Order: sequence, then C-alpha cells, then structure tokens
Amino acid sequence: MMDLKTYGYTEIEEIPEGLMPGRITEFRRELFTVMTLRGEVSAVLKGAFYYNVETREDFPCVGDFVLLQYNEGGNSLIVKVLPRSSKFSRADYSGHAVGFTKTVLEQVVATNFDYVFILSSLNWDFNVTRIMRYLTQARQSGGQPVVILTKTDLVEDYNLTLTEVTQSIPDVPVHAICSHTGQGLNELGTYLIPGKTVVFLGMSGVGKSSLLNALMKKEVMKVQSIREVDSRGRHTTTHRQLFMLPSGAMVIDTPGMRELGLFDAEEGIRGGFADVEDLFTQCRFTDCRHQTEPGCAVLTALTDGSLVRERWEHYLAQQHENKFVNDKTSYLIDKRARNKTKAIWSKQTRKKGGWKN
Ligand SMILES: Nc1nc2c(ncn2[C@@H]2O[C@H](COP(=O)(O)OP(=O)(O)OP(=O)(O)O)[C@@H](O)[C@H]2O)c(=O)[nH]1
Ligand SMILES: [Mg+2]
Repeated sequence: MMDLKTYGYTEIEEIPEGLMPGRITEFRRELFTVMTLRGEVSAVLKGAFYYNVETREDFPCVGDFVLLQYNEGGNSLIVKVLPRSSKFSRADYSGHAVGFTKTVLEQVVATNFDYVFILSSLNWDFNVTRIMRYLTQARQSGGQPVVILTKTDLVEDYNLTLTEVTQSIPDVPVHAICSHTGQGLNELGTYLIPGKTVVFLGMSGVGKSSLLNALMKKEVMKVQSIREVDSRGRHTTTHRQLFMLPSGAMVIDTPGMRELGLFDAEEGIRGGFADVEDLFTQCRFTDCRHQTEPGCAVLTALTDGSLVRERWEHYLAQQHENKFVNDKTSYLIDKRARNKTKAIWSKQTRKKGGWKN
C-alpha cells in the first residue's frame, strides 16, 4: 500500500469514517486525478461540493489535499479540500460575466508547494523586470522563491547576467542551469528533497517542461521548440500536473502565462535594455534616429565597441515587434470604430431609401 506521506501529506485533521485522503495530481476535462492510499484514482466533485462560483478560489486545484468518497467501479467523489499551506493565484481576465459587471476571477494555479521556481531563459529575451514581477507574486504565495536561469548553453558568458540578477534580488537564491547538458542541475538538490513540492513558473518557452523531463530522467511532458525569430514560446503545456521525481520531491509543471507576455513588451524592453536607452539621452539631437545623424551616441558606442552590435539589433527587433503588436491592436480598435460608423451610415441611408443591397 502506498503511503500518502511521501506525497507530502500530514494528517492535520481526523479523517471522518468512509472518507479517504488524497492529493490532486492533475485536472483535465472536468476530471481530477488523485493520488491516494489505493494508488491513482479518477474523481469528480461531489454534487453538493460547495465552492464560491464568483471567486472560484476554493475550487480544487493541482497540489490540493482532498477528502474523497472512494468509488471502486467509477469516479470517486471529492467532498472537501483540506486547508492549503501555500497557493499561487493570478487574476483571470477571461471575462466571466457575473450579473452585468465583468469580475476578475482569482485563478488558483497550484497549492501546497514548498518552493516556487521562477524560470527565465538566458537568451536575448532575458529581462530582470519580468523576473521581479514574478517574484512579487511568488512572495505572496507562501512558498519560498528560487530563480532559475535556463539555457546556459545558448550564451557565451552568463556571469554578468547572473551578477545582475543576484544584485537586483539579493535575498533570493539564483541558479543557472542547462536542461540539455545537465549543467547546474545538482545545485537544485537542496530543494528536491523527499516530500517537498516545487512549482515551476515562467513564460512559455523558457524550458519548464524541459527541466521537469531532465529531473525525471525521461520525457513525461511534451516540449516544443520556440519561434526562432523572436524566441516566443508556443504554449506547449496546456494543463497543470504534479509529478513525483526519482528524488522523492514533487514538481508541479504549469503552462507559461500569457499576460506577462507580448502586451507588456514596452516596459519589458525598457527594463531589459536600459543601457541602450540611456545612450539616447546622450545624442546631440533629441529626435535622433540613430542612423546617420552627427553626434549620435548609439553610432559612437557601436564604433568604439561599448555597445555590441547584436544587442543593438535585438533591441531594434524587439521594438519592431512591439510596434507591430501595438499597431495591430490600434488597427483593430480603428476597424471596430470604422465598422460602427459604417453601420450607422448604412442605417441612415437605408432609411432614406437610398441604399439597395
Ligand atoms: N538550448 C537549450 N534549449 C532548451 C533548454 N531547455 C529547454 N530548451 C528548449 O526550449 C524550448 C521550449 O522548452 P519547453 O520545455 O517546452 O518550455 P516550457 O517553459 O515548458 O513552455 P510552455 O509549456 O509553453 O510554457 C524547447 O525547444 C526546448 O528544447 C536548454 O537548456 N538549452
Ligand atoms: Mg511546458
């Protein structure tokens, strides 16, 4: 018989007759997978299960310890969620309308973890501001944050970045790893101890599932290459799942989040390229386009090598992409306005009888 203690369960309250404790490892298509003393079982919510439909904050989530009515022949029934020791939630703007007002729902992403691994890739999309934003959320979760810089094999020298991150967040441990070569993975041993749970957070494509696979020593989660042009992830992982590592620790892999993505780009670029934008203030002309203008600080920096050409090109590429997204958004808003005008106009002409279809 399996011992639920290995899944981090501590008996905090007496189990009523006829119920069985378990830990939710997966939730997909309205069906929960729960690890119990009898192994893995499928479960649904008991009809009378109460949760607040407006906030959904007490809706069972991957990582939760629950009480079940075990059902031999079919789905077991979840009757209760046990108190959570930690939880990570985010605002869900997907727009459920409650009454006439659009409320922002709390979406609980994972619960009962000891560590929050904030993953960030060391490739050129790297930016400290984004890490700090994740950190703010992680600090409120009840888990201990750890920053993981991924894909060390893609950069020649990551020591500068490592120093930059360590200096920006001196109270949080930072590790640089490569899931492909295994570099730095043994440093993570301090956290991956039996009975402890780690949740992986980070943007799509940073390598969360790759790290999970490396730690599992087999492919348990699908991994997909990112778009090379801009290193954006493809949102490969679409559900959350808890895995038991060979070390006895557990990992909750999560899908990369959207809202910390594209539309934040402006602030993100500023945060990631402060050194580049600082140069602009030194140009002779305030409207310098940094192309051929005399007294351009960017051109000078490129010539004397203090600004690496690739970095400048990455900056331009990001600005370009960001502008594209912004233009597209305003194009759609304009289009909606135009269509509205067109609708009013055609209505009026039709009334006058001057419009024939
Ligand atoms: N070079 C290199 N590539 C890596 C490394 N880790 C992950 N990748 C690649 O990065 C891409 C994205 O990896 P995933 O593990 O799918 O990323 P993810 O964070 O799980 O993404 P989502 O599931 O969409 O949130 C894949 O092509 C991986 O092979 C690494 O250490 N080095
Ligand atoms: Mg993934």
